[in-house]
Amino acid sequence: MNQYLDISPEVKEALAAGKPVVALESTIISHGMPYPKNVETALLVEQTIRDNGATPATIAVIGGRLKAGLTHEEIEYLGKTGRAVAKASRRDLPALVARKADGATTVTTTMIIAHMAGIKIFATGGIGGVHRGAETTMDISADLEELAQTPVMVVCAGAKSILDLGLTLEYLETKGVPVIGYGTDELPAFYTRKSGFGVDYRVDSPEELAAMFRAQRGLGYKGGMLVTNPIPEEYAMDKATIDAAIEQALSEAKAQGIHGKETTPFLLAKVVELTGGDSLESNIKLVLNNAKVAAQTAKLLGE
Ligand code: PSU
Ligand code: MN
Repeated sequence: MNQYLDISPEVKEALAAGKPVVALESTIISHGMPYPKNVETALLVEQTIRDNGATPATIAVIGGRLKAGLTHEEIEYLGKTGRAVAKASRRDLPALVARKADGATTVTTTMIIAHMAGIKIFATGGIGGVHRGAETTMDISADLEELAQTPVMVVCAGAKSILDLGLTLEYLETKGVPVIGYGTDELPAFYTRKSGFGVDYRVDSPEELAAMFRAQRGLGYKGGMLVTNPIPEEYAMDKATIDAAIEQALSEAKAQGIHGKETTPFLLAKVVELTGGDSLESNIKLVLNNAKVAAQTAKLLGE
C-alpha cells in the first residue's frame, strides 16, 4: 500500500472481503456546493450507496494524508471550510503531502487515490472538460487526462455547458476514453438530459456496464471509462433558464479576469446564485442518481 494512503477501517474491511466500494470526491463538497447543503448532500450520497448495497469511500487529503473513507467530522470540516480548502488536482498532491496540508479532491485526484486503494468505481456530479475558448486559453481540465490513464469507472451526469461539450468529446476520443450513455444515446448536459451530442455507446443495465469495464481491463488498457447518466426527468431544468445563467456566469468570469483553477468553482457558484438555488436542488438529485447506478454496478465488478 502507498506510504501516504490511509484507508478507513470500514473501507479496508469491505475491500479485503471483496465487497463493493464506491469512491466519492470532495471538491464537490468544498467547492461545488454551499454549506450546509454540501455536508447534508455528502452524507446523503454515502447513505444512498449503503442503501444500494455498497460501501462509500469519500476521498480527500487531510494533513497531507491521502484518505479513502472519511469520518462525518472530516466531511463536516471540508464542507464548513469550503473554498478555503485547497482544490487538489494531480499537480497539487506532492505539495500537499510534503506540507501536510489539506485538499479537496477533484475527479482527477479522486481517481488517483481510489485506484491506489483498489477501488474501481467512482460516482460524482459532473466532470471537468475542455472550456469554451480553450483554443486560445488552453484551459482543459486534468480530469480528461486522468480518465485516459487511470483505470476507474466514473459515473457522472455528463458535463455542464460552462464547457465546450463537443470539444470535450473530441478530446476523450483522442485519448481513447469510452463515453457511455446510461439509458441514453445522447451525452447529458448535467442539468438537462440532452446536449445535442451523441455518446459512443448506449448501455441499459449495470450488468452491461460491468461487462464493458471488465473487457477494458482484460484488454490491458490503462485508462478509465466515463459513464454519463442523465438527471431524472422530474428534476431536469429548463434549458433556456440554465443556458441564460451559464452565459451570464461566463461573461462575469471574463469581466473579472477569473482564470486557472478558479474558473470552474467560480462558474459553478455563479450559476447557483443566478438560478436561486433551483440548480443546487437539481445538482443534489443527479448526484444521488449517479450514486445509485455506481453502487449497483460496483456489486457486479467483482475481483
Ligand atoms: N463540474 C461540476 N461540478 C464540480 C466540478 C466540476 O459540475 O464539482 C469539480 C470536480 O471536482 C471536477 C473539477 O473534477 O471541478 C474540475 O475542475 P477544473 O475544471 O479546474 O479541472
Ligand atoms: Mn482549468
